[in-house]
Amino acid sequence: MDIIHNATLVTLDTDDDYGIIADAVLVIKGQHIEWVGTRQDCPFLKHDTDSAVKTHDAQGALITPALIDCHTHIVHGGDRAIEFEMRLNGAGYEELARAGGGINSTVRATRAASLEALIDSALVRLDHLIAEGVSVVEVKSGYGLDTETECQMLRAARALESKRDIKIRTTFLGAHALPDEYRDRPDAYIDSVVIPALEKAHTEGLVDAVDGFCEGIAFTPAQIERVFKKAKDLGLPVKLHAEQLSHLGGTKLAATYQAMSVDHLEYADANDAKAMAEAGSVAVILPGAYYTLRETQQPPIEAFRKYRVPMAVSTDCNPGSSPMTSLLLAMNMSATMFRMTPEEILRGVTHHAAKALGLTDRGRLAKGYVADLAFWQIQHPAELSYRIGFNPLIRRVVGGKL
Ligand code: DI6
Ligand code: FE
Repeated sequence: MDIIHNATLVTLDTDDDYGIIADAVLVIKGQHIEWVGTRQDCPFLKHDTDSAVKTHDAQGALITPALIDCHTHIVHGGDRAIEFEMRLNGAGYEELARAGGGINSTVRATRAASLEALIDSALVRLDHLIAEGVSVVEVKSGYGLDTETECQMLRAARALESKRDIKIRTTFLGAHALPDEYRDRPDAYIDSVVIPALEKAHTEGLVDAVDGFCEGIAFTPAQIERVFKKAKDLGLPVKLHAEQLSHLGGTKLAATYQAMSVDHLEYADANDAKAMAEAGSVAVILPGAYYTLRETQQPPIEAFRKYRVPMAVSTDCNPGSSPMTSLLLAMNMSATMFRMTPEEILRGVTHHAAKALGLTDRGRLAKGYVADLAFWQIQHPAELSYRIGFNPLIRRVVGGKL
């Protein structure tokens, strides 16, 4: 048993406040939190002469649940810095995509990379997230767009767990873009690649969830629905990139399939929010893509509040629309650009991010939850969203390992 004392805890253990406990003690047994409360109420501290009990002085740190990045494309080959420059010289994101650049240029680089190269380049990005107290990262496929490379990306994602103290959740995103070899034949691509690749990846145990990109430059709701039907047959939960650049109705479709999350959502409306609330879907807010694409249409935060749709915040780390490896920066952007409150945002990178991944035992400091903790050198949790480009992490604890 481990006893952490001399800390301020931000437990997030109810839905409507930070749950701050000053002069607090947190007790860990194995991988889980055993007890949380004030020093005064702690029944364990008196046993601290027992050699099976170790006490740790947090030296006044503020402790939150470790952060969770619930939407990333962290495994991929190459980068798109040149396209970034082209966009600044006037080219549009969708225009580049239609001209064979965009996602397809990353597909070429990803197909050309070895498994080791995919792992090594992802580790560089992952280490930035880890340095900010992240303990769980979702990783999507979607830059292979053929069966072998989609599986390879997911193998690389799984391998990250053996290289670092991190929990990885994998998401199959075969319906991310149309590869060059299927130009103008999206239905054939869904039938001949996406569905067989999903079956193979699932058979190999590589898939925790299924995602798609429902957009003018990607797939229609009808095409996405065929992928969702397959996911349902395989017993896999779904999520969707929807209403990012236009309103195509992907959110409603995702809600029909009880999606764990619907992500981006800039062009979603109040009816979409209502459908998500009824389906229990999390709204994943991705300020890095909004910022990078100089979007001006804001996600309907007020409607999400009104219908009590849980909101998560994530980096969307990807080489095109969000080359971002800082969840703390995504937190700051969500506050300043979308007027989310620091409390909503902290819940959005902990408890609601866990929910977006179907994890019910993370993102809160409460008995029975996995002891994934972040220690910060700050006085108040609002500081995590307030500062720009500043990382106050002192220590990260994953699975109770101190
Ligand atoms: N939406 C995004 O923002 C990323 N994927 C997606 O479906 C962009 C991916 C890229 O541009 O490489
Ligand atoms: Fe994405």
